[in-house]
Amino acid sequence: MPLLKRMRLGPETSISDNNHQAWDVFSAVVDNYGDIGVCWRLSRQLVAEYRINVRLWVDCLASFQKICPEIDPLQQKQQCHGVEIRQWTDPFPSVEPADVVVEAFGCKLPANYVEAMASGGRRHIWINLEYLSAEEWVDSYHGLISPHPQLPLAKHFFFPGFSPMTGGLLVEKGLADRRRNFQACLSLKEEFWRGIGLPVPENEETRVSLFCYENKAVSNLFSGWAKGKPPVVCLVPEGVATEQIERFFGHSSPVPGNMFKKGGLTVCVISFLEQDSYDTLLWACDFNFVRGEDSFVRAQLAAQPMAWQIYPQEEGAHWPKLNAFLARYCCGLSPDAAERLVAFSEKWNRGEADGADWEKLWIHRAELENHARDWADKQEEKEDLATNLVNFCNSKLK
Ligand code: TRH
Repeated sequence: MPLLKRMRLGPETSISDNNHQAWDVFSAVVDNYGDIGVCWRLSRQLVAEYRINVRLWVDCLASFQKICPEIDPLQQKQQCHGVEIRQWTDPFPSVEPADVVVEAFGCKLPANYVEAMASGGRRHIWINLEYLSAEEWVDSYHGLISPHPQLPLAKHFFFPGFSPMTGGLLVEKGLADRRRNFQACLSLKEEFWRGIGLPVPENEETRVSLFCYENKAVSNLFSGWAKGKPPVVCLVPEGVATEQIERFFGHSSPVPGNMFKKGGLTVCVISFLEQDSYDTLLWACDFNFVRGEDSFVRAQLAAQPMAWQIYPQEEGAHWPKLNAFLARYCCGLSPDAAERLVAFSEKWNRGEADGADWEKLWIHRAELENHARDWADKQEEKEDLATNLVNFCNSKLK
């Protein structure tokens, strides 16, 4: 962590303060979809709720297109949902830096852009948007400032998180109402399933979505679900758990639309969905396996039971993060349900969970469902990340 100074967050400001404010959001795709997933969600929210002029710089438009099919990977500059999307090229073009500059997940701003920030004679707020963690140390690092070693600039560290001392979670206005409305309405659910080419769930079936990293436990779960009751329908986005599907069903190169059946288990391979439709999928399933950062948050806001596969880090740095989340999430669950969820989560992340672990967890289905609803309600009551970020930047720009 670079040199940081403690600072106080600023007072609230009204929406009109942000009219015509310009923000640059920088996102490097790295290896997956989480970084662009978060930046895209944040950018859309800044435009829709704060009328901010957002330029989103992305280094890999092809990956972006996976979660937003409207993106044309060949266009250097395009508009989408009110956001100006720019290809982040090297060398980086000479542009006027925005009022607020968001460097997401340590993606390292282009050197000429940083120099332009320092030499333009006007104030820029430079935000380093960090990864989400439920760990307690985040409270004291959120909002700290790190001066640039040579230039008259400083970065502000902005941490998403679960406590009120952090930047919060990305939760758009009206999300909870849309989700509740959907979950209470049979015809909306039927329309959704038909829209993605899947049958409407049968009464006794458990419908599960599976978005994970390489995980040996998938085969064990498939075996357990195939032998067990009630029937499980498992929806797997293309490219996920491919080897296990191939081995378990003896079918090479599964593609969207394929449906495989063994005993009580049906696996449906589905296309990658546009980000909002993926949210709806999480709302519609009985249980969601999610990963990384953004699907993990969206599964919580879907108010359904879930299991998280955390992004594995070197030297096991991810284990305290997983435990910190489970400690927060399990508060309020009965000791037995909490124990089962922790055991299942740990084994799932070690690639060791199996059908028996699933059964022991799913015995608590009703309690897990109530708890997931309470948890989502609590997250939605808090101030959301975009609002906290806008207020923070406005207090600095004054
Ligand atoms: O893709 P991820 O594994 O991303 C990860 C994490 O962010 C991790 O912290 C980071 O270090 C690493 O990337 C580089 O998982 P995540 O975070 O859930 O992001 C997936 C995004 O894809 C999310 O925005 C949801 C979206 N998505 C869709 O839009 N449609 C889909 O069908 C699916 C399965 C996902």
